[in-house]
Amino acid sequence: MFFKFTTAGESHGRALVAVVEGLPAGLDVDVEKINFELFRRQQGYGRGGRQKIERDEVQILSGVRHGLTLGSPVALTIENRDFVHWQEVMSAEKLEVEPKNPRLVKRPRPGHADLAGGQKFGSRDLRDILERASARETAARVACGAFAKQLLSQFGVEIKCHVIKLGNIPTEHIEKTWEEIAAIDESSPLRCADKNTEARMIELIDRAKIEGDTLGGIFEVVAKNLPIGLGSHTSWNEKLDGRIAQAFVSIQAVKAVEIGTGVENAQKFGSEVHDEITFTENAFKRATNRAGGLEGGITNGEELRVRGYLKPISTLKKPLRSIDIDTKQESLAAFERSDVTAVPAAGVIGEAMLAIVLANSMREKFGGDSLTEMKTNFENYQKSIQKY
Ligand code: EPS
Repeated sequence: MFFKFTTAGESHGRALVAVVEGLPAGLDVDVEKINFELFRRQQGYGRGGRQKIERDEVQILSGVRHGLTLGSPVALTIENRDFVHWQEVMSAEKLEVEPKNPRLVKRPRPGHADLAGGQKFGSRDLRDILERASARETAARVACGAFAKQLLSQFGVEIKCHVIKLGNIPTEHIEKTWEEIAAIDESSPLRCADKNTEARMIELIDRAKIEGDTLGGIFEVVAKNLPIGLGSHTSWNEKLDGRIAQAFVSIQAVKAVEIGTGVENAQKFGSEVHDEITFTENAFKRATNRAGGLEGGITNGEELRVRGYLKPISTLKKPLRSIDIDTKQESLAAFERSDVTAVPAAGVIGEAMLAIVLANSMREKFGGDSLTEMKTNFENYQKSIQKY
């Protein structure tokens, strides 16, 4: 890996922590932009009470000096404000006395990591599993992704997302151009480019909330101005689509990934699917972009389009049947507090994960210890592409 990150931290623990490796020296770091990404991830109609407690802000502990990266690992932390309510339950130190309310979790939620994780790790309190399985961890990913985005922006690469489906609304996927996606207001409740559809999605969320239910959906992430030639057809693990798929499906609740209009394409004739090649303005282009900017696992210069499909959140206010892990008696699954849906937030996380995968490919291809060296390599390569 040429750009990598590791996160640590439990949902109600003291803080989230991350280490980012692979940034070149001399990159301007804008902390406000990182915090803005964290803010974006916290938005979205259908979020629960927790987001009223948290106000995510990054603290950079190492790897940056006077606003510039040093080329060394960047360590960062994001405080969990909710920790004040969980100090005993989540204490790292041994407790002298059992807390009055130990908040043990014994009734695993169907669809959650609770039971499989509990069995695997031998935990008798499923909180040991759920605290780390929680999507709270994605705040740290978004902070790491914000570094990746700042690196990519030095090469003109931009990334945006939008929600194309919430539950079963609308029946057809929403297809929007880069400009339409870029025009979505940051204060938009669901980051949906179609306002009428968004209003129907909101009604559906309200209905799910009343019924104690949850919803999934689909988001799309688009990256623009990518150089041709990231990723490679030569080996399975170098194919960029494969790397993107892994990164996307690793996002909590994402169960499927689609590149371009891949799912629809599978049901059509080849003649209806493949993007014809043109040569205009002295460059090879594609007449359409159903492939989503990737052919043979290599970027082809068109917009990179990736969709993430989320299952409905598995913490239901009106819980499903489960079994108590101690008594083995049937009981309803545990519920404390949850979101009804988090599809808009998942889009922001998708942007971060795509930025990380792309930053890795850029570092792999253009190398360099400093940003200046990386840019020189990039410019030379771009010249060779122009001559092709
Ligand atoms: C989550 C459950 C909820 C979400 C949480 C993810 O937290 P809590 O149990 O504290 O109400 O709000 O997401 C976040 C905290 C976040 O910042 O995204 C879960 O179980 O995955």
